[in-house]
Amino acid sequence: MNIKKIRLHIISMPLKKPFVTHLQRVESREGIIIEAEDQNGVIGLGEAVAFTTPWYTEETVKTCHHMLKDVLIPMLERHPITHPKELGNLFDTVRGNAMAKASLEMAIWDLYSRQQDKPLWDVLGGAREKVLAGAVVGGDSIEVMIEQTHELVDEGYERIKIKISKGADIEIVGALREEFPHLSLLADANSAYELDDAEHLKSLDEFNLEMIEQPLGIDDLVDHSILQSKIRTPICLDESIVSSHDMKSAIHLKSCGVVNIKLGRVGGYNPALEIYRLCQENGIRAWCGGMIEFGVSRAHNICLATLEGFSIPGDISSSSKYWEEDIIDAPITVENGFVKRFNKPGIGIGLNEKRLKEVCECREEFLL
Ligand code: OSB
Ligand code: MG
Repeated sequence: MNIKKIRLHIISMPLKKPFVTHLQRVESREGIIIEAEDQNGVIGLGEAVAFTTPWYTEETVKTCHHMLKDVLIPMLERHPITHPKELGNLFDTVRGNAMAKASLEMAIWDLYSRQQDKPLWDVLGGAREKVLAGAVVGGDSIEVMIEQTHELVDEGYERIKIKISKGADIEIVGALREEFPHLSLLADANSAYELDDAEHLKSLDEFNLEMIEQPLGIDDLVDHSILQSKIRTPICLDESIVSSHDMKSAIHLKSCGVVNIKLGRVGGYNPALEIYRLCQENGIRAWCGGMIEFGVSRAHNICLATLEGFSIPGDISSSSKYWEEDIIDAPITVENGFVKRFNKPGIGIGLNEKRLKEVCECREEFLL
C-alpha cells in the first residue's frame, strides 16, 4: 500500500455539558486525530479514543501518543503492507494498547478505501443505508436526566442509555420508565457492582430494560455468567470484551446475550470484524458503542454499523450532542432515529481544518 506520511494532531475540546459516570466526570475531551497520506495526497483519517486519564481502560492520550510515535508508526515503516487486513497480525505482535492500534488501523482502512474510490462501508460489506442512532444520558440528578431524555426524544432518538451505579439506579431507572413508558431504555453500570449485588440488580428486571451493560468487573466473565443466570434482563458486555479471545470465552461461559463493539476498545477493524463474526455465529446481538468521540471516530462507527448484524441502536449520536463545532467538514446528524451513511469514498468526510487548528495542542508529521 502506498502510505507516505502520518500526521498526528493532539486536540482538546470542551463538551457542551459534562458527561457523568460513577467513574469520571468528563467536561473536556482530549484526543488524537490521525492522517495517513499517500504520494498522491489522498488522506485517510483515524482517531485515538483514549481519555486523558485511564478511567475507562488503561490507555491514555499520552500512552497512545507514545505507542504511535515510538512503536506502531516505526513498525509500519519496517513492514510495508499491501492491505489493511495485514495490520491484524502485525499489531498482534504488540501487547495491549488497543486504542493506539485502532487509531492507526482506522486511518489506513480509510486511506485504502479512498484509494479504491469506494466507501469504507462498501469495502467492509455493509448493507444498511442508514444506521440506528442512540444516545446516552448521564447527569448530576434525576431531573437533569429526565430533561436530557425529553430533549433527545424530541430530536428523534428512539433509544436512550442511562448511566447507573450503586445508590443511583432503581430510583433513576424507575423515574425514567414512569416518564417514558414505551421508550427503549438500557442501563450502563460501567462495572459499578459485584456479584453480591445480584438480588439488587434483579430488581431492575421489572423496568423492562433492553439490557444492562457491564454490571460487574471488567475481567469477570465468570461472575457475569452467574449473574445472567439470576436476572432476566440480558447482560451486554462492554469493558470485558477487548479481544476475540474474550468473546469466545464469554460465549462459552454464557456471560452475555449482547455485546457492544467499539473499534477503539478492541484494537480496530480486524479484531472488531472477528468479534462480529463470532456474535453472528453464536446468536449474540451486537451494537456499536461510543466513546464521546469526535466526528472521525463517529464516521468510522457509522461504517461499522452498516453491517447487517448491527441490528440494535448503538451509541451513535449527532455531532451536536457533545460539540459546539466538530472537527469534521460534514457534521453527523440524526433524523427520525437514524444516521445516514456517507456515500463518498472512505469514511465519507474530511477535516474541518479551521476548527482543527483552533483545538489543536500539538501537531507532528512522520515520513515513511
Ligand atoms: O461505557 O459505553 C461506555 C463513553 C465513554 C466511555 C465509556 C462509555 C461511554 C458511553 C458512550 O457510554 C457515550 C457516547 O459516546 O455517546
Ligand atoms: Mg459502556
